Amino acid sequence: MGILNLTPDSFSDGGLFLKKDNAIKHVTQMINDGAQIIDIGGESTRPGASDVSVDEECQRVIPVIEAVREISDIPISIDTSKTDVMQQAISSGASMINDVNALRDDGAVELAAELDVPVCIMHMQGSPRTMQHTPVYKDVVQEVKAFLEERIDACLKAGIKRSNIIIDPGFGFGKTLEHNLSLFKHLDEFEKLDCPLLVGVSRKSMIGTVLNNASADERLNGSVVLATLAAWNNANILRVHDVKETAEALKLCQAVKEAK
Ligand code: 8Y4
Repeated sequence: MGILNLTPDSFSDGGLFLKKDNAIKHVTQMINDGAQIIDIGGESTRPGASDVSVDEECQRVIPVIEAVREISDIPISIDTSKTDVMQQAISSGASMINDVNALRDDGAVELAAELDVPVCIMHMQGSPRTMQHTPVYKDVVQEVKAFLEERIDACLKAGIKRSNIIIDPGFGFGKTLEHNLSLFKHLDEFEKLDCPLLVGVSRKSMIGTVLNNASADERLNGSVVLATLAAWNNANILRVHDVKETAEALKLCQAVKEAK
């Protein structure tokens, strides 16, 4: 899953893809590099980020979803927590919902059931504004697992098909470095939930911190290493900025997995 960030304040690709033209060039590159899904988001989930209105978010993402649809039939995932944005994005050609808030907005589970599209439900402690204010867990793996189990239940009760549910432990969302590393080490625990697993660690601060405070543009090797480890531990979808490098790592990972 290649990331297309349409927020003006993203510190990783800071406003570079604001214009539709640049966005399409970036998407074309990611497709050529081996992306199988494009994740499009217009709502910043950076720690401390301010809220964006439905209209503002739609103005950022809808024209780009339509433009991608004109050049390719690659699955588009809409990265949003807002029910109204999900609705408009799917009508405009997106085919999957990626919600860091795990479909807890009013009407979101019902809408996802009605739309009958794959949904990624992610764990987050707190909200994007407050999540990095001293996150606390007794047992991070068990608590994240319990949260995802509860959200899977809520999805099933609303009529979402089990085969449409993807789970994600939510690296960096209300977690310290120690929490992130523990979750990563125990990725196999999430297999018990019997849903495909999505992992998003690309260029995140957990990599920067381990690598002596490397900046976002110094996190490529670290990102590919963690992507490889995640794939080796049976993650099904990797949300990444660096598609070409990650696709190469995955080819090698797969070749070794398939060896006798
Ligand atoms: C550098 C680059 C530093 C990026 C931080 C970041 C996930 C996600 C995000 C994730 C799923 C991000 C939308 C945060 N992370 N969706 N979204 N899983 N499903 N930060 O881990 O990339 S945005």
